[in-house]
Amino acid sequence: MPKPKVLGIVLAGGEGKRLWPLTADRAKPAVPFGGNFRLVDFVLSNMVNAGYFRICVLTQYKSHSLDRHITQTWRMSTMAGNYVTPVPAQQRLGPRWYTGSADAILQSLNLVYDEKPDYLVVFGADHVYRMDPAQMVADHIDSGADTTVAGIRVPRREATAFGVIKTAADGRHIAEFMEKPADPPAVPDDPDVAYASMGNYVFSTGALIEALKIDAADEASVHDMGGNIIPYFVNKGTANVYDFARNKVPGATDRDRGYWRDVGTLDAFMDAHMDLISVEPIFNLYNHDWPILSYPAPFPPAKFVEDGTARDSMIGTGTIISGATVTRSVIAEDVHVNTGSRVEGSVIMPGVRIGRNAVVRHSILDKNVIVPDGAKVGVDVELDSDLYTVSPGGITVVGKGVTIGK
Ligand code: ADQ
Repeated sequence: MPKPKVLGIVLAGGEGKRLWPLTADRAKPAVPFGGNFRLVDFVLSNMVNAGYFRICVLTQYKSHSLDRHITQTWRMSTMAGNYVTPVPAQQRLGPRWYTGSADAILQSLNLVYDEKPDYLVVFGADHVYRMDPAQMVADHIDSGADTTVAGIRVPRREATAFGVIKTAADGRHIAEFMEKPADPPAVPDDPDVAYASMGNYVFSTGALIEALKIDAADEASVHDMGGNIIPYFVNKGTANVYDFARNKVPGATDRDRGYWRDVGTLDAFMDAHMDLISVEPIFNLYNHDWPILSYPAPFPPAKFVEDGTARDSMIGTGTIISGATVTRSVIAEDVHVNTGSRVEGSVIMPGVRIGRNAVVRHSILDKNVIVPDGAKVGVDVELDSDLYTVSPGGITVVGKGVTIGK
């Protein structure tokens, strides 16, 4: 059978309010994650590892750093017509921004008309996971559905933040779809588990174009993929689910197979970082058979001097730990931690400077934060800054470029 023609569309226009202040100056998919990645690198790596080399990333909210990251890091060889391109909102259908994720695709249909794909792989940009989308496309083609939604079992109490799926007796056909229900229904075999949509969809191209046009004419619609388009196909009886548990990614360990995290809140963002650093990581960034790709920072290797140590941690290139102690932390590239300082259970982003005898505990420090000598962060000390918050789980978060104490 000839290889199906697939266009990847990444929805990357969301604001990510719950990650503030990390999203004060950038779109959520551009938020740095895991030392030297940005969130969007996970979905793009999944598509590229699957052999999908034509990808449009639809952006809108504060898109500059996302746009720069994609154009610099995801430059494809154009030899075979390959591209990963950021597509800003262009007001092609009149003087308005995108009203929702379905409107983002409707306003970008020119890309689909140019490419003429058989299938559209429409994925969100906000998750940390490995997945081979080609296996989902094969399942979609095999079933003959108009749309296939990736589904995953999650704790029922968390499912209020997701689209929730009820399947028909065959386990494949979606009988009911509820977007963010207040009281999510449980799966038949476990009262504490719900079957959630991962916000990743495969569409037969013609069927999606028709659905988007019908949705555009519906004045009651908010033009949202999960809220309107998927329910449309469910009502039509042509939506199937693809169980993420069936996805087999090369090189996955028993421990990290099936890992998927929505890092939509500061506490989830911190937890997902802690999943990276155990001896046998819950999410393994060292799987070279399905690499998470990004830009290699142009720095020398990390350096430890003057008895500086790091334990149960990941340390980025160009970082210098001088006479300081780092434990259970993810430290990005080009960070300096100086004599007598302690960093514990924290996520430190590129360019941060931590002076002498400082303490940083249970904190997330965004890029270029300056922690002066003797300062304490995350230790019962309030900061006077517009770019500062403490999460419900007690994580102190300091926004980009803040000098502590100023
Ligand atoms: P949410 O993540 O809450 O739920 P949404 O805010 O629409 O839905 O974000 C989905 C994706 O679309 C994100 O990657 C976001 O960046 C992007 N996006 C949002 N608005 C956009 C716009 N105007 N233009 C372009 N891109 C936009 C969704 C589904 C749920 C599912 C969860 C899984 O609606 O059914 O369970 O994802 O996390």
